[in-house]
Amino acid sequence: MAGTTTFTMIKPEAFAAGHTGNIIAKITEAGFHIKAMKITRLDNEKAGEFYAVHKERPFYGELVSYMSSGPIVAAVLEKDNAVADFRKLIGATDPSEAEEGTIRKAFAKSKAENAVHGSDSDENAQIEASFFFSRFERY
Ligand code: FUP
Repeated sequence: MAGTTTFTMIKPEAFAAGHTGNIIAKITEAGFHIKAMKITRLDNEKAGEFYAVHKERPFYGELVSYMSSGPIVAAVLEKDNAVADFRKLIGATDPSEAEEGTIRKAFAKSKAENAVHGSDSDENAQIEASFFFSRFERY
């Protein structure tokens, strides 16, 4: 059975552009409940650790420096079928390929600066949520 938890980040360019409130509205309107949320900032080392699965990819260096370039909003979300439904809501990695109505279509600037993160599996959702939040910070 699909899990009920996913993890998201509002990425530096979307936070800096003031899209946080509108992105959160889209998330809650789609039926997700916010279980944990904070404004924080990744340093280079933490961003590298978070994206370690992409270490061998050509865009890794840029991704790490971008994700540590400014504040982000990290959040744990709950809904039935959370991972798949949230990835549908955010749309394709590249906003030029994202469907109308998705968060990335509305707010992402490019494939690299694509407004939001969404976990790609139930297992990673738990790992990523725990990366940012202790169990005492999840309600
Ligand atoms: P997604 O699951 O849609 O966030 O996309 P991926 O896990 O494939 O990629 C993680 C992040 O790496 C993306 F959000 C943006 C960045 N990326 C690039 O900068 N260039 C690429 O070609 C692919 C991904």
